Amino acid sequence: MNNLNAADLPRPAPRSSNPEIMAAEIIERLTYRIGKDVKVAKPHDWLTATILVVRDRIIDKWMESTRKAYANNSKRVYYLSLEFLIGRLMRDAISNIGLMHEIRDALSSLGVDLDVIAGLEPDAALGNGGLGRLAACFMESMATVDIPAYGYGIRYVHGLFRQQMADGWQVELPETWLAHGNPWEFERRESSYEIGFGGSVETIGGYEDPQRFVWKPAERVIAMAYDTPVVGWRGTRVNTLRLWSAQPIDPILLAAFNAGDHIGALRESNKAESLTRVLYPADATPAGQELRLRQEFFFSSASLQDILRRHLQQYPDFTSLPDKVSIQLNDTHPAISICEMMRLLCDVHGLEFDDAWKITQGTFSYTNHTLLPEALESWPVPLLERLLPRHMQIVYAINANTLVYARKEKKMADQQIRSISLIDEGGERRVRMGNLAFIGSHSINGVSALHTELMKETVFADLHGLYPDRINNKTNGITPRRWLMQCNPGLTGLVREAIGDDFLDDAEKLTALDRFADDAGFREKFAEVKRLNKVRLANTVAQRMGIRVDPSAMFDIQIKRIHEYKRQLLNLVETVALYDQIRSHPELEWVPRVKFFAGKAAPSYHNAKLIIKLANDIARVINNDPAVRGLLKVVFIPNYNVSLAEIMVPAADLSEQISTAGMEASGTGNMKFALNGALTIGTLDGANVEMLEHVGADNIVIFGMTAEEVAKARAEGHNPRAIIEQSAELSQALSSIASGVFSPDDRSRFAGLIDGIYNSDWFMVAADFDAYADAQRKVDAIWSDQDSWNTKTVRNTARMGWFSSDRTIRQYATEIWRA
Ligand code: OAK
Repeated sequence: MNNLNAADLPRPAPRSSNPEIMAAEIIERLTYRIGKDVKVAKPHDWLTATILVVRDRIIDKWMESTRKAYANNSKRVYYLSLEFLIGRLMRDAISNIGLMHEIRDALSSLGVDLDVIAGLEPDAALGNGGLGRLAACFMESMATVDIPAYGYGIRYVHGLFRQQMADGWQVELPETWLAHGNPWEFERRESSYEIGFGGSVETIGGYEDPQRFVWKPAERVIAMAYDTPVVGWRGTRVNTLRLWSAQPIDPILLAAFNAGDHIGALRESNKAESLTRVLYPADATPAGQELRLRQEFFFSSASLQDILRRHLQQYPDFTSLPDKVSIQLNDTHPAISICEMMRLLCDVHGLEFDDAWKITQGTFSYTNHTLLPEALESWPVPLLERLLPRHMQIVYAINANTLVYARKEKKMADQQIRSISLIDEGGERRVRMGNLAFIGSHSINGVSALHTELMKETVFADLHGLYPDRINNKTNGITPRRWLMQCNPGLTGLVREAIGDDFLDDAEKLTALDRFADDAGFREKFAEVKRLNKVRLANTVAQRMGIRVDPSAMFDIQIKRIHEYKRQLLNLVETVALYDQIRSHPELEWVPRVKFFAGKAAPSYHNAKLIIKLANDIARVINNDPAVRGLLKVVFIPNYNVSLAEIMVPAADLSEQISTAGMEASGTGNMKFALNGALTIGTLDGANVEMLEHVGADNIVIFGMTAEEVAKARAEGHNPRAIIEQSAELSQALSSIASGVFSPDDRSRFAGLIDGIYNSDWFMVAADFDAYADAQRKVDAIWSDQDSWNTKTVRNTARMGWFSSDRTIRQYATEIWRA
């Protein structure tokens, strides 16, 4: 087969973009691929047939992209991530290859509505939140800016759980995105690798021969690849998202089966497959389970074997690896890759330790996504020793070299040595994956300017002292294709009318819109687009929840994972205070508001689940109180996911970005809202700080303590009780929640939550309350002058182009990957 000359072979006809021809192809797929007659085809069959036709239009470009990278000896970038929160793909793909109208016409000639079948596509939630969604935006941007890149991750059979509400409590149900098959993916049986666990390490040689180590794993599973094409804007480049699935080496133990042990015969097979069955539902919360470590090693090892194999196909050895390969670690979840690379280079390919180390460090770079101590991964030494004995030896070897260097060359003292060590010796001995990722990489980046500075001052202070050139910043971004063009066609159309199409290829060209902020006619059209998006959200809420909301009210939205540091609780306490004010002062002119919340809580995170219940309890009371006269409504929309965000983001008037300063590494929802013309109320945290710089102080409402003030208050101890006593509004709101006004069926339900504010107030809810409430009244005042409001929101859209993930990726490419 391989000696065939491609030029001599018959070539398939180029795929047409003519709607009539595409309609015929859709019928063809329906008939011959799905085996359904048009008359009996279900909406899902139409969806699959359409995706197959779209997919064909991507494949030529896909192969061309792969060939080009090979022919040009281009550097390849590998993005290793335990999470890819991709959402639906069809609309993204159709829009990026520029066939939206044509496919719509093709389908409508068959009596099928594109929007209806697009709504049936499962929302691929192979991630929890920010880190996973960032990986998805990056994949699209890497294709867009023409970087040969592969995403590597896990093909979870069940993605993030479905969230249902039972009497206001979160209930988790399994998610089944693969139930109807997945027409986007290609199974690659030939790309399979063996992954080992456990066992022992044999030492060979020693005395005179150089010492070699051979790991003899006790267990083995197969990692099999599934590839999904990722198409960039205008279809110029198509990259690959390669997800690994675990398979047993022997699908069934026939001897056991024949002996009558039918369950035992499948035990191994079940065990292997369970490795990639479910996504860990933890987001910046601890998830330290053996299965998690197995997942991390499984996908790291498969990815590295694949990367090294591809390199050797093209180059004679590994000396060129750092020039030809960049591996970006998305947080520490794939950090064990560093040891696996060392093992493969030394034990399998025979390199010397020091040479392998230079190659490894030159190849890896690491992105940190959180400073929360409870989210910094570490593994008990005995667990690592048992599961990955050879990797544990490598950890010790790396550690010895590093500590000798720190002590001898850098004269570091005991305290610093303890903090840079790969082994945490305080209590149960644990391997610190953050330190491993840092020491094994040539670049360590934070995800916003503030976060990067805090990394240098806190978690990595001593490692930064040891290697002062490594830490750098790459402020996050979002893809404007999904988060403007697709989710907000109304606004995209309006902007095109005003400033032309340049911004479609370069989001920073949106600045041309700035002068339209002063144009009353344009502002009116801008507001009308927003109104229509609000009507769409109102309809969604009516349909899903049977709740009616008025689109002329201010839509105030907080959507993200539920976490104490993100302070949904601050928003809820202020909501209760506002409710009290509206009832006490019916004579005042209150701005009508709908407060929307959505988000999932980690199933084991007690307080986060209580906060969801509180939101629902408050909603029930306020929405049914006639004294409120509809001026305030509270809506918690269940099952937040990428698709719901695509409806909510364009419909927001006010975006809540109110985390305790110093705790949100960046945030990316903040960027999505502002780009779509919402005003932000936010703290000086994460990327909010840079958003303030870009949109200008007149166009964002900033309040509350700075990160420095928070650190000081924590170090010196602040007195929340005194703060609460001084604020009548706050103490009333807190005592009504604590005493059971919103939970008459269980009056002490929220007592513990509120006690936390009185006794410690770690997240500065009390400390920031007055500033937040004042900021909200300032928001009301701006809203009351709609001209002023609309001027600000237009300026937000005009000035947010810099937050495109294309910009972020270009910075990674020039400053870290040199690709
Ligand atoms: C999840 C698990 C472990 C560590 C971090 C995360 C995570 O999702 N972090 C989030 O990453 C986003 C992308 O960089 C940031 O925008 C969020 O602020 C951060 O919380």
